[in-house]
Amino acid sequence: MRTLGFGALTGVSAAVAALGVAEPVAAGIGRGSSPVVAVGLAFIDLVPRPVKDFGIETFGQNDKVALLSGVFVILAIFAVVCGVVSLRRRLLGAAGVALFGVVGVVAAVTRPDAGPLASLPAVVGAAAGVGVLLFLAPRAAAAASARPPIRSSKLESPTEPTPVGESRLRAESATGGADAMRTKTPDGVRRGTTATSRRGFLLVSGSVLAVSAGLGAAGRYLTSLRDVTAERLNLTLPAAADPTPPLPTDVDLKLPDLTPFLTPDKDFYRVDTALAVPQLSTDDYRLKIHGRVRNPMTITYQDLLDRPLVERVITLSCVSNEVGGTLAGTARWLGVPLKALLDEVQPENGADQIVTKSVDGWTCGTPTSVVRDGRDALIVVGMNGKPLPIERGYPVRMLVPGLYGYVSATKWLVDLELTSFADFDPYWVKRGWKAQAPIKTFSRIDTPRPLASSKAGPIAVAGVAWAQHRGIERVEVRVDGGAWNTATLAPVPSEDTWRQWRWDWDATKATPGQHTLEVRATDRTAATQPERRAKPFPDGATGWHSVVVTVE
Ligand SMILES: Nc1nc2c(c(=O)[nH]1)N[C@H]1C(S)=C(S)[C@@H](COP(=O)(O)O)O[C@H]1N2
Ligand SMILES: [Mo]
Repeated sequence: MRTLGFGALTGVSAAVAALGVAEPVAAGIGRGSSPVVAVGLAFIDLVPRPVKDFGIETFGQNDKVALLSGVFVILAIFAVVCGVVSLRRRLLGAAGVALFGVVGVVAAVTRPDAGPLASLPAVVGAAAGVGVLLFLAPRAAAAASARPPIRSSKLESPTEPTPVGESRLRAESATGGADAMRTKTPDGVRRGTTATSRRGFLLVSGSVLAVSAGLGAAGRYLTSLRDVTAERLNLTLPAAADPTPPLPTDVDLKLPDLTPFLTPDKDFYRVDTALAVPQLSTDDYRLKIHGRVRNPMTITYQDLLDRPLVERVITLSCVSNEVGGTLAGTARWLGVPLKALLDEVQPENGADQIVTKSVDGWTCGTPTSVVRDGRDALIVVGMNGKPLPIERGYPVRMLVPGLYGYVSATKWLVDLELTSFADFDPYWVKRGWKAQAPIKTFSRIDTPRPLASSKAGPIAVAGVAWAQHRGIERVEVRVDGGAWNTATLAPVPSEDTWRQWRWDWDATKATPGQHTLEVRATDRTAATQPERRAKPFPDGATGWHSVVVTVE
């Protein structure tokens, strides 16, 4: 049991030293080369889709916290094992720590945005970890094997830790001979009594832990200095040359529980593979537009702001949204029309896919024809009157009304390449999702809430529906599989946003008990949402949303 405790402390000290030392090195190199983050990111990329879906479903917006906690728990268990092993087989324990360093190196150098020095934090960290382990292991072994003092006299001075009399003899014979206190063992470490060797060990490992934690904190602090929060707050965007017309009155039907037309920033869903939000400064920002084009170009952030900006209200939604789900939001987006940029670079015929890349290496493929068909495809710099929030892609992202986010909405955008669908599969397409993914028509009941109960009488049924860029033509509601009733639609600024709807159910004569409400929408191409339920994979969920309510 004692062996376990000292071994565990040895291993954990080595691991904390490795991580702590790696952080300042990572801060110096930048680009989020922290091994913990790199391992977490590699994990996100490697886990099979069902596990990833489970993570997102179970932990929701906390999926990243859960992931990092998982990395730490695995690391801690591994560290304890290495430490315990090292008490008997020192080199084996050290090899374990080194192996962990190898995992960190592999994760760091295989990041798509890895710089030439990406492996350095993990290498330096692992070296520190191995050093600490080799230093602590013999001391831990000595502390673990030392005998507890057996007090033979109640009068013994508390400052005299050496056992006396008969018990001293026992202690000596147990540690291999006379005068063990002053004799070096083959380890080169003095084997003493419990009190001295334990105290010494705890002191050394405690110092290692404290220094490592300090280094780690300093490293994280240095990393945070790269943070672009202040830069963003000091930025003022030019006014739109082509602003959004004022929203129609009554876009918001203003019913309790009904999703507001414009999504408050804090309620906007967030989906991305970034563990640490990329900190991309406007100072050195470049957007490279290249590939199969006649006139490749590279533009700065200021170049973008110098162009005529348009502002549009657009609803963005995620392919992972389930029937009844809330992975969608509506905002005012300010940006440069992408079509104008493409007209300048002149894509070649056959360059049917635009591959965009974010600074952290995530890739996205968008049909060239969709971007050029006249819709408001934007290179976005602002959201709701302010510079893009950092987690929404500051300073520049893309947005194409009518396409799911994974095929259109690249955040932290730095590279735009004209290629073909035949030649390149982007991030999610490599993982089985469809290369082409127009948004499917969707409708949702927001009120009444599932399993709500109401008094018999008039009950307002309301929600949102969307079919971006096709537009919502009709929403219908039915009760208990009866006849469909046409809902009233709120006005919308364009076909690129969701639309609120309302239907007043006269439940005055409804039988007390449970009733099922169902909704379906029809888009402006006259296509009605199919009833058949399908999961989001591989190109978006289908099926009618239903809610069960009780009439009292
Ligand atoms: N760089 C980057 N951009 C990205 C993603 C990502 O993982 N990385 N995810 C996409 C997906 S799947 C969606 S649905 C939208 C979500 O945008 P939001 O987080 O601003 O709501 O961003 C898209 N842009
Ligand atoms: Mo998404």
